[in-house]
Amino acid sequence: MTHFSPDSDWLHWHQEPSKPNFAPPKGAVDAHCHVFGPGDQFPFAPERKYTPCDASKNELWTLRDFLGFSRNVIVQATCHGADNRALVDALQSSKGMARGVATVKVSITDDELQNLHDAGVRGVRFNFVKRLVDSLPFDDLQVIANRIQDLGWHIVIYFEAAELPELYDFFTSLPTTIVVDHMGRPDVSKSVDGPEFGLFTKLLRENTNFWSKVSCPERLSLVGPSGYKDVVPFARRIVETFPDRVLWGTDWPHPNMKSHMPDDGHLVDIIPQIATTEALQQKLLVDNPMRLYWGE
Ligand code: 0GY
Repeated sequence: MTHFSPDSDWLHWHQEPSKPNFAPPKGAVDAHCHVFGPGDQFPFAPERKYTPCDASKNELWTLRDFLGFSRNVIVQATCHGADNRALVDALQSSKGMARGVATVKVSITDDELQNLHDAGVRGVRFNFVKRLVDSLPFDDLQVIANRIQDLGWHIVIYFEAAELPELYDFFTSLPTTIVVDHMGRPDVSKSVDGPEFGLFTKLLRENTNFWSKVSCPERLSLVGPSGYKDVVPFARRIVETFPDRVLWGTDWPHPNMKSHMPDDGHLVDIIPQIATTEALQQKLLVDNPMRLYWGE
């Protein structure tokens, strides 16, 4: 058994989040969160770019209930590489209340893909954020995209806004539903009406197979946790323009946050600012994730 110590500058997830004032609609889904380890049971990958503290499935279920959510979509974090055992273990003990997004290599067999499907995996994630990967996964993504189509899975992509111009043609050539993490990480010091975010809204407008997570104000904000006010207009624009193709998630346990650790209750309280009507909240938190991950 290997014991892992978190990186010396690793920030532990918030252990006493506040109770949100906003009550999510019945059946709400936290559609972007992770489990880390526990490392003693599910070792972190040798090729990882960071070593986190543990964040177990049971701690995730406790947070889900506390925040007033019903379900989770657990996204494989890069610290576990393509070893999906911690993810699968969480899905299998979720009583059907969690779905997953895995990381796979091209060497994966059809039987292994089917086993992931049976456990509740409905997508694969490819990371184009350069600090998190050794090389950009163009070739692997192309091959896997063709193989997962029959399973009805989608692809989750993570990239930074400055990289979108050079990635645009590749992404739009892909055959499946594509979900973009954290609105493609816009630089929120720029205008919501400017060319950089304009390219992201064009991506969604002209390609109806693209969805966006409107998550992670804590990662994108320059003004910080007093309300993440600089991120709100970006998220609100996406929710109001593409109400049927948006998802929301806590991003618990918030890997690689260096400036501060967000209070998950405060993150929930931002939802009514970005989805300003009950109809939009119902789509964002229930109807959209249930359609994509539970086929309902
Ligand atoms: C996120 C953000 C990050 C990391 C990961 O899988 C990961 O390691 O997702 C990040 O460092 O920006 O989406 O949770």
